[in-house]
Amino acid sequence: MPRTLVTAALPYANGPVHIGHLAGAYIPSDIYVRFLRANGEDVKFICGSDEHGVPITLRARKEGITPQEVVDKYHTIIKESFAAFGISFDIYHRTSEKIHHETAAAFFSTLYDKKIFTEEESEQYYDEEAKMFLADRYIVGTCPNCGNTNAYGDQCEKCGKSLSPSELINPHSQLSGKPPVLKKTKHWYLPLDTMQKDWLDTWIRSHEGDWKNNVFGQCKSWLDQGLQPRAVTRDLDWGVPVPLAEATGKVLYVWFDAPIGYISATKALFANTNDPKGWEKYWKDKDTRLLHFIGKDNIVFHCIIFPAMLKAHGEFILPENVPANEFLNLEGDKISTSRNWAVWLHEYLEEFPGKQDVLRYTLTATAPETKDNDFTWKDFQARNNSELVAILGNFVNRTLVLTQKYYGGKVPAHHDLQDDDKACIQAMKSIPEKISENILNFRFRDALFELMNLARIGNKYLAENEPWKIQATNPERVETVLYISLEITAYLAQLMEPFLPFTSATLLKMLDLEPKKWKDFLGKQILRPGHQLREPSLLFEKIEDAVIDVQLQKLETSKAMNQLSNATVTPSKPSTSFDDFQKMDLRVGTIVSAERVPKTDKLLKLTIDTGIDTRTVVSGIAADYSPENIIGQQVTILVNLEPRKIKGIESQGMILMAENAAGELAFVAPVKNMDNGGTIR
Ligand code: B3M
Ligand code: ZN
Repeated sequence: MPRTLVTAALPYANGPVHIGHLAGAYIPSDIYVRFLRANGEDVKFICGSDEHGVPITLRARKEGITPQEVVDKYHTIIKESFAAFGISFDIYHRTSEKIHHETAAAFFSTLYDKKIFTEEESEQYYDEEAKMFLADRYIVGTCPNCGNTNAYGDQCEKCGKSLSPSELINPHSQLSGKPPVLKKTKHWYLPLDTMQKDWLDTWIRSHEGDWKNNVFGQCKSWLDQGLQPRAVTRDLDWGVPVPLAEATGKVLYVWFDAPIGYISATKALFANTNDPKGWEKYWKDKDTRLLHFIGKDNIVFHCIIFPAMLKAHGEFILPENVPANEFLNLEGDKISTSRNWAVWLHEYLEEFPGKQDVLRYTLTATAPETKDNDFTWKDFQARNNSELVAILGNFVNRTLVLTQKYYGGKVPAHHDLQDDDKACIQAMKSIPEKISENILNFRFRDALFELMNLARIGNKYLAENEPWKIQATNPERVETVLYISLEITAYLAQLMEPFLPFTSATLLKMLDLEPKKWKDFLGKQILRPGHQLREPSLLFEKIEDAVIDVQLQKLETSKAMNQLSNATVTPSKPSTSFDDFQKMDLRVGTIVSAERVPKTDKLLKLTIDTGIDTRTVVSGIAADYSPENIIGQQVTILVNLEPRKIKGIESQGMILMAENAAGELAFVAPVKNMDNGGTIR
């Protein structure tokens, strides 16, 4: 029997999960796994919280609690959200567990003993006051691209540019506020460059056409650029300690330990059974298919780095496929935790109790399978009202209500079948095959569409035969029509389980049926004449505009709060004349040298190439910029300002600075490099 191990990305336990998570990795993987189970396959579904990494330590600092408290809090919230949405993991583990620390450390040791790693000393930023090396996220400064004074050492969240700490202007530590210094440190590297040449390139490229285009495309672009060695250790105190005597104070890089979390979770699943080694066949037997469900930001780690680790280790299989989704946006805007632009699962559960399947349905129908997609509340409402209620719910309800009314809920027997009955049965029987084919190829939207087609077939059949009109004149015909409609209903109840598990359970109960393996009912009759059904109730209810408006209002509030926190402008000055404005000679210049003005905190003495000449300007920017970081910076300079003496230095002009409410300064410069001397008007 085919054996499959399905993993879903381990979410960081530094915040609750939202619809983007659900749509990206967890719903598709859950549908896939439920489908395999329904087909009697041997499958295990693995997930857990990713509890290491800098985002967690930063969150702890922000909330004034320990990293362990952060992960305890969010692990619980996340785990409960997943369970409430019916995400049917066999285990939801956590990387702070002992078994994970042991597994990850042993994995590192194996690679170390096999001399896989290269060792390198490099200079890293260090906070002398906090006595700590600084992860990129701990360093903030001004973005060289957009001037955002709160850019991180790895990325500017304002303009989205990827950065390295050395690119930041005026970098300072988030811990002490002091500029970081460079200090030597040793780390262990996975030599992806040699691995690419040896086998990785060939292995990945062999998956062209078989991995999704969005996934293969990203991998190819990494390969085409040429892979670089990757450090797998970090100078941090939160994480799995590096198991080497010479590595005190160092931990495994979170992206080294987290995917090993899949292995330790599988171990944990079997740990307290009578088959504690049962996990091994899922990771070591080459007949096992390993599948990683993730979002697109995790592609490189699952398609390149983790396989490289697994192969280097030597005992493990490699993933067969990595069906990554693109991103889900919300109302046309990127989902963002910091801007509270999200639909949080724990909030949805409170506001839409019992409606998990409506969200599962909408997120599957609009899944970002091939490109980024948008979730809107209006679409959510429309999917519910015009698809779940009007198509699926309506068909099932009409069928069950008529059966109650005419036969007291007993399944009737059918009589001779007409051509249209046969055509309807034929159409019904073609659906499971289409659903399977789509699911196995990770096309969950299409699979769901086929499921709904079965309800559409049923509705059309009822509308064409109108049993409610002919019951008085032709009760025999009605028995046949309702028999077939009930059979479609039973098919729907069984087939919908991977997508809509809660609705499936409700409907099976109304039909007084057990969930069945697909092979046990496909091509067969599910309902026997005379079988007694239970009282029906509505599967879905209409969602009114008012309910949707509340959600839209919530988002409006988020938007307003963000604008408020960004808006810190001072009132405008009285108006001035155009002529007065024209008197100012503003030019593009470039700072060619800079030094501190002795015995001052704020002042820098700048030499500026104005295109017209080279001149000295004294500027009060030393709190925001250190001299060595601003050489080459373009500025706007007022060249016809009367010279004045500042601390004994003649300042020949003034450079323009933008200032925010916090008093932080940023250069005002043309957005592209301009020749010095260019005018500003
Ligand atoms: N925690 C990143 C993320 O949540 C990371 C995934 C780990 S999967 C091994 O997007
Ligand atoms: Zn920026």
